[in-house]
Amino acid sequence: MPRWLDPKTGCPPLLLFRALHRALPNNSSIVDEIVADIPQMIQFLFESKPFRQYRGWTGALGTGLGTALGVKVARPGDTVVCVVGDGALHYNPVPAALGFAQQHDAPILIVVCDNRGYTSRTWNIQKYFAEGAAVRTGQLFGNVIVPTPDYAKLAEAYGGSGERVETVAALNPAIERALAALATGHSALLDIFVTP
Ligand SMILES: Cc1ncc(C[n+]2csc(CCOP(=O)(O)OP(=O)(O)O)c2C)c(N)n1
Repeated sequence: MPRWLDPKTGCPPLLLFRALHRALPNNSSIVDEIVADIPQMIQFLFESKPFRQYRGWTGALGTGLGTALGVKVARPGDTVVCVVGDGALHYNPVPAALGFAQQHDAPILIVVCDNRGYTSRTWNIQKYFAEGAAVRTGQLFGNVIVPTPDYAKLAEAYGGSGERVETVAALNPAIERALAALATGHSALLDIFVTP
């Protein structure tokens, strides 16, 4: 099995959110468009620092990046972070958003919670159709994003920096590099493999 397909590859979400909590400055605004990892985000990303929190989606996926850019334009002094699922990312106008950030000097940090699929959908199928063919055969069509795209390249195409993180050890240095990119006016995308 390729590494990226192995659900055990990646960081436990709580460690991602704890690392972000520690690294981000107090004047951070967090826009999220995630699903399965919400409980860990609430508990660990917002542990004690006075971050602003915006929900980036309203039921229909695809609005997280636009919301984050709106926050950045309104609060240019804030470090604006968009925490987005790899599934949700596919619903966003990624080129337009990154192009806007570049053109209008509105750099944001995009943190992709990359569990290589639509995990919350899988949970629903397992819960509501436990006896069904999908669960029986393990063929969860449409719920797995394979092969995993190299999302980091998206940021690079628009003058930003991008990095994939597959291990807990790589987490902190990658976040520091992303924040350094932001400080020089460039957007950054961290494609973080998280365990489901
Ligand atoms: C426009 C739209 N289409 C489909 C859905 C159904 N939907 C809800 S969550 C989800 C999967 C999101 O995947 P991801 O962002 O990776 O989060 P995960 O489930 O892995 O936590 C989908 C497809 C939706 N909410 N909005």
